[in-house]
Amino acid sequence: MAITTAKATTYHNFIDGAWVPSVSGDLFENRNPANTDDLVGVFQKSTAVDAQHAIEAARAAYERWRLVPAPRRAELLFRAAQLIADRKDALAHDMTREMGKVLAETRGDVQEAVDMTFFMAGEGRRQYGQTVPSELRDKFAMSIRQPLGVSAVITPWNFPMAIPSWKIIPALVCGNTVVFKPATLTPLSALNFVRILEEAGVPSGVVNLVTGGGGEVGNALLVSDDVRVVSFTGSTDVGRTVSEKAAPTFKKTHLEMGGKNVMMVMDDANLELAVEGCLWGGFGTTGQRCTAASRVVVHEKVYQPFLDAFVERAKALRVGDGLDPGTEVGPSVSEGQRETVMKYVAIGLDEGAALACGGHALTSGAYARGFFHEPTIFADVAPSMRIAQEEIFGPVVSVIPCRSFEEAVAIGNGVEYGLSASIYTQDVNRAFAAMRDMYTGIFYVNAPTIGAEVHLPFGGTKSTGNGHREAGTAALDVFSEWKSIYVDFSGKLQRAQIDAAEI
Ligand code: UN1
Repeated sequence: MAITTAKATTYHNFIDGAWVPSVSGDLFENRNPANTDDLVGVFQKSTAVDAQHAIEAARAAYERWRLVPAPRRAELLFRAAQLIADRKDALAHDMTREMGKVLAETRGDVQEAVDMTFFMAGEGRRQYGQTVPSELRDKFAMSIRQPLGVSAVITPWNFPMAIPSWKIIPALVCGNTVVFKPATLTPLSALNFVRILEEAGVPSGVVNLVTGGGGEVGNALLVSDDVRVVSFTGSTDVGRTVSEKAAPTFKKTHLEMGGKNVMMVMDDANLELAVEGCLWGGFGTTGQRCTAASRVVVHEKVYQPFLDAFVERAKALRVGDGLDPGTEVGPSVSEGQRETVMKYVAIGLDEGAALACGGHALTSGAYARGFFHEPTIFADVAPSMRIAQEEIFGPVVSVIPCRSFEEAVAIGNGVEYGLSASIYTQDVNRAFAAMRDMYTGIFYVNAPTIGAEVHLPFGGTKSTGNGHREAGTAALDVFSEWKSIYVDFSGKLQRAQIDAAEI
């Protein structure tokens, strides 16, 4: 497509405290997925050279930033949190325009960034280590958290400000510097976030923003020796590449990837509550959450009434432009994402699942210029079908019948992912058993699989994550490493690990 920059603002990279164009001279467009006539902005299509400049700036700034006392670093972050809160409406508006999810959700996204920033800034006065007794007299033993150095932050488009905040704020409070590569579909929210950090007084070089593709910019960050930690959220396929590319330089690698989350509706569930939960869990954010409830396993005794009510509610969902306050479900983020949805609808039909509602792209009238798709429910899905196994990242929910609690747990665990799961039941024993037995990083009782709060660890098992967690104080473990310190004040050589030490 020819680039028309006439009316749109051209945005720059942020490197070493200056807003600069890419050395490539190339640009890319950011268009509104609800209406592609609306050009949101034009951004730098950066190269490995731009990434290298950002790494160098971050490396130089690290030598100063790591020595700024953590409570002082935190002061800047508290200021940033307040600025984000003050501008919530405008930030949410920009986000809906570039990403499509409804305003209530983009406001929630911005609020998550506020919450995370306030929460993490508080860690400027904690970042607790340990003090322990020494084996020897006249000696102290303790451990402290140390920053790692330059952090690469590579983020997805579905939570354009929340997820960057989950990574950048803990990186900064721990004393690291950052090179930030946001998804090419949502560069404006990333830029808005960085502008606020700049305004809050974060010094030059401490946070750098480089927009552009993963092949160029992302790759340069991953192979650089100077980058010591990378935090990535995105698809499992890309996560595998990130992991492989980061391995030769022994970076710490935090990966947060796909999901195929399950809601288990038992025969004693409050069905009305379960239907509401599945609706919000399945179709919220147009199903484009890694925590989305894309599988619903329902006990056979309540299967039909549940399905009927769920389908009725899904059919009534108002699909449209997220900027319209009446809209409940926005568009897919891109044509490619909608094509994936359509591909999986075809796969589901092919596999013999029963299409209970939806199943079509919405392409006429007010929908003509966007990437809209009907909320879609497949019923009578077998657990082994691809629509019940693979992440779709769109408004498609698979409903799977089961005969018992045990079967529900087995089906729930029977996927390659392990992010979030939930059970609807009135039986406290089942709730606790499921809480223990679901092999996921997050678990809900009588609530949908979405809605994690910033002060608890977030992440998953198996192909969802690689053992680290972000959010909560768990994020400190990604962005710091331990140093053990021994202080001998005896004035003589006390020999450790010698048997029969003097008592
Ligand atoms: C994601 O889907 O990528 O728990 C993150 C939730 C949100 C974050 C989701 N707080 O659904």
